[in-house]
Amino acid sequence: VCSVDKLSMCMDGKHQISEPRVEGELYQQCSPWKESACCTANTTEEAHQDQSYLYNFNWNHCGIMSDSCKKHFIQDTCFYECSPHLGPWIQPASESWRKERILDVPLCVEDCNGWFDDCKNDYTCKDNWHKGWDWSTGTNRCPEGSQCRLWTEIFSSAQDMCEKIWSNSYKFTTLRRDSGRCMQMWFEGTNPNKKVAEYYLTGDA
Ligand code: FOL
Repeated sequence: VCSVDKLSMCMDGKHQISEPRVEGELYQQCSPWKESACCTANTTEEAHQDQSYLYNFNWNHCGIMSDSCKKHFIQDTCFYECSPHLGPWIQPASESWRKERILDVPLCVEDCNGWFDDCKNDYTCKDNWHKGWDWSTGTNRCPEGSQCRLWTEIFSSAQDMCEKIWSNSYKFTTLRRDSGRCMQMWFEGTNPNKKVAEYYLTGDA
């Protein structure tokens, strides 16, 4: 039987396992998910590599990405690969590399603003990082006709970045981390996102 437990489930993506499970040894920034995770230890180690096999994605496509910016992309990868509480936002996907995606996950304002702030001095050539790269070398390079520009010339605001970069995986909110109504990329201890998913599933968590 398929899982109908929307509160704790895994999306049918490229690397997620079929059901959440306890994972004693998740790597560094992904370790908060160890009590219940959709990722394997291997996936979390790869999530910390510059040129990981996960998607062959190159963060350094417009010069070396700063460490302060990169830590948010690592955290986003942990969230995307490991989160067991994305059920309310899982949708069928039309890409070749995954059957399901997340759409409009309400991201806490601090997590989005902090990400944008820490990437402000970095460079990129595209606002949507899912589509339209030149993959002829095996990794993504800026496509013909695009130009590396300062982050803030590509993304007009934190909202613009959080929503566009992964094709509306995230929805920008003004909800704070303590509201219990938005999802956190960053957390310590018990996963606060379970209650948030419960709220969006039942409306009165
Ligand atoms: N993080 C979040 N929050 N949401 C996501 O959806 C997400 N997705 C990735 C990583 N972190 C995420 C995966 N990233 C390609 C590019 C990026 C990528 C996965 C795959 C890629 O192959 N793009 C091709 C198009 C492939 C197709 O659509 O079939 C391209 O044209 O560049």
